Amino acid sequence: MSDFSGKLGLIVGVANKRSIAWAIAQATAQRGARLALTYQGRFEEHVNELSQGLGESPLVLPCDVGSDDDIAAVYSRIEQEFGGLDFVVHGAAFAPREELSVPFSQTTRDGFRVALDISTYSLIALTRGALPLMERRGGGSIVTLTYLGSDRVFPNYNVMGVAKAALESTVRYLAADVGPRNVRVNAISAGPIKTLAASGIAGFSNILGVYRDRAPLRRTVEASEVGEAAAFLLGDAGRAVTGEVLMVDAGFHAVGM
Ligand code: NAD
Ligand code: IMJ
Repeated sequence: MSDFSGKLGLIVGVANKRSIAWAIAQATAQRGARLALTYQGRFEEHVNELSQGLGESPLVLPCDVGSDDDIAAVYSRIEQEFGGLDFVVHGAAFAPREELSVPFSQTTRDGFRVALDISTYSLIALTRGALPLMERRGGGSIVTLTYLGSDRVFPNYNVMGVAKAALESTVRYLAADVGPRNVRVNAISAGPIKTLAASGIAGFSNILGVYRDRAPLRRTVEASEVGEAAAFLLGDAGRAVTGEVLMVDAGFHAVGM
């Protein structure tokens, strides 16, 4: 597995110890990466506490990915403190809760706008901001997180499915745009994991059960397994991979029934 010593990374989307972004932070920090972590306002205490547990203590900064000013401030601090950047992890997603329980045809204009802004557009904004810092390092690697609900209908995933479809397309358009600068852009499509983003979702335990019954590996996936797959895409081992959606779902996507 790739060595990350001397590598500089930005991780967006840690809320608590169950966050997939936290598993990626651990996987890359354990391999020697120096990290900046950003948190959404209400998670400041949690993320500060967690960050003490990483080997080298990371730069911890607030960032609402819906704010261009916040994103600019993050990159300006990273430029001051790190002087460059090798990788970015985008692990932020949000739709107003109501949108994840109503019939899909009830999706509101505002719910659609918010879901696509926070969950999809933010990858474009974060990639643009990272480019000058990555160019100084001779290239870089960006990974976002998606779900099979982009392609297939899952109960209640609703407008998030539409946002993830747009996110996966965004990965391909960004990969084509920034590839000539040796910057790679990929997504990991993770199987369902009981994180904060899954809490309070009606029928989530049932979905986990369906994966255990039907996935080729007859189990669900752990956040740490997504962390290791991300380390592959972020590190030198993945240097020829871009524009890809890597399925890390115990094979669930492959079966018809
Ligand atoms: P999580 O709740 O731990 O992470 C979601 C993160 O999004 C949180 O840290 C939250 O603060 C952040 N976020 C939301 N709105 C934001 C904003 N305006 N600005 C900045 N940050 C914001 O849950 P998770 O499951 O680790 O989710 C991480 C990613 O993984 C998401 O993109 C999610 O769609 C994806 N994913 C999750 C699963 C799953 O089953 N848990 C499966 C596949 C993909
Ligand atoms: C979320 C809702 C419905 C079905 C779901 C999920 N399935 C899975 C998830 C089957 C796996 C988790 N997931 C992949 C997500 O991307 C979740 C995103 C999300 C979750 C919330 C909950 C709290 C809230 N808004 C949210 N916005 C996005 O208020």
